[in-house]
Amino acid sequence: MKIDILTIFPEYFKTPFEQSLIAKAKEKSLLDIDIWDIRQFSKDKHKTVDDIPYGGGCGMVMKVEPIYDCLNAVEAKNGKGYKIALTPKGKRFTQEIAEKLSSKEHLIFVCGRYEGMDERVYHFVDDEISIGDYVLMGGEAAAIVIVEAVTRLIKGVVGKDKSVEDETFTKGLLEYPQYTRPYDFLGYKVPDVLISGDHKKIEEWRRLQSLEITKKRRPDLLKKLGAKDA
Ligand code: JAH
Repeated sequence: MKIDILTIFPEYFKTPFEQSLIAKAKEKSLLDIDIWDIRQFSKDKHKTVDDIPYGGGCGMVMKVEPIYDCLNAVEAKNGKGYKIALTPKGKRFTQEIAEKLSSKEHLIFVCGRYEGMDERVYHFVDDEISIGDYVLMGGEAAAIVIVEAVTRLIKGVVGKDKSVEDETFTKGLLEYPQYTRPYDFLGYKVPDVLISGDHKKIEEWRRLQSLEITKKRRPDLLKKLGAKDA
């Protein structure tokens, strides 16, 4: 997968993408990430990327031209991609959206800062996504979240195919409790069923645990699951 990220803070992405699986995916050529500095596409001598809002008000707005010119340079170099702007007004990011995006060949993320981007930027992207109902200082952290959620779904990025399939949210439920050694930690013991060797009983126990924690913490997920079955 090819990923391009447009930002006025290119340094923000240096260390996150040098970590663990993303770095390994790059080494294995499963993933190629380019970071683009929007400021380099500003045409005035001060390399301005923001300006005051029409109609007045406090704060600054990101200009449309440097973003438009940067997008053109990205697609001239790397070809057409699926262009996503990160904004609190976008559609809510979910595992389902991560799965859809993981089937794309080329993703392009546009990260805004300041009070937001000139509305006309949205004419030049394919999608607007929000990772949750809170305001960040810019779209960069949201882009990293999405890159991480999407790239781990690419075949070969995460070691065992199983561990991607068998988990929280893919089945629409929260995950059952997991344990590893020691058997007894400060008196907190591993549930006996897990050392029984009875795989059918273990599977039943896990299913029940998943249902119970979901009912307790995320009843909204159970409602969604019910709606899908109907
Ligand atoms: C904040 C530009 N849903 C996460 C999210 C994404 C983007 C932004 N905030 C939150 C943001 C300021 C300027 C984008």
